[in-house]
Amino acid sequence: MNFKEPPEEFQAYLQDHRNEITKRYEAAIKEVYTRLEILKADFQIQKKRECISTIQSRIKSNASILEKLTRKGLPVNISSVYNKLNDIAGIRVICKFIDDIYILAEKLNGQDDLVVVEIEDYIKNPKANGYRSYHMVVDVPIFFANAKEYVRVEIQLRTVAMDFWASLEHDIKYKKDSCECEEIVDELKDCADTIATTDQRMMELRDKVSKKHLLYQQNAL
Ligand code: 0O2
Repeated sequence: MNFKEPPEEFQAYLQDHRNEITKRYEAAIKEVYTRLEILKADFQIQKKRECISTIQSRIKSNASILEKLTRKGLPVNISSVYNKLNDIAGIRVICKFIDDIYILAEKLNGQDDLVVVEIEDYIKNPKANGYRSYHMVVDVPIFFANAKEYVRVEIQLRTVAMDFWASLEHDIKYKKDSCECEEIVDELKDCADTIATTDQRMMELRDKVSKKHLLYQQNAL
């Protein structure tokens, strides 16, 4: 099939393959989720605090898959879905502090059976609209009944504050009339920058508190 054929046919094609798609990407999400839970538990023991606030996941809907394949001019077939789209399986990791994101990313990067395909650091290089997050695309090995296959997952790591901005910006973006207005775009960018400064300050505050706590403990001895 190619993308010039009528969308109804494409929808039917993807619907026919939905169980297969879901099975494949659910397995990959479970695998990455478990790795993140293990890292979270280890971090808790070592640093005596939580690095991950929440983990969310989703498998892209058929409608979104179709929209993306069409937008990218890709043929609508299972090979395109598996090999050309990076975000059929998406995991969002909401961290407490900015440095937690980099620690987790480094730990994932160090897992030798996990193939890092792409990294987009929108924290060091925010998007023009102010969007910040750390994106990793990884191929994770999955042992299915008949074969071992690498399945692609997009991992988005961001702080609670970055997530707050991104989810509200996402909602506002869908109210298209307001979003086209330059003033709104500027205000959203301004909010993103304020949030980034606050994220930085919260991290400094955390370090200040733990230094004071350490000093207190030493003096108490
Ligand atoms: P959803 O519903 O979250 O899955 P492309 O995906 O082809 O557009 P690319 O380079 O793969 O391009 O994607 P990019 O821009 O690196 O990251 C895509 C995902 O990051 C988006 O997925 C969003 O989740 C998030 N994202 C990127 N930019 C923004 C932004 O400006 N605002 C918000 N709120 N989120 C953003 P989807 O598929 O758009 O949506």
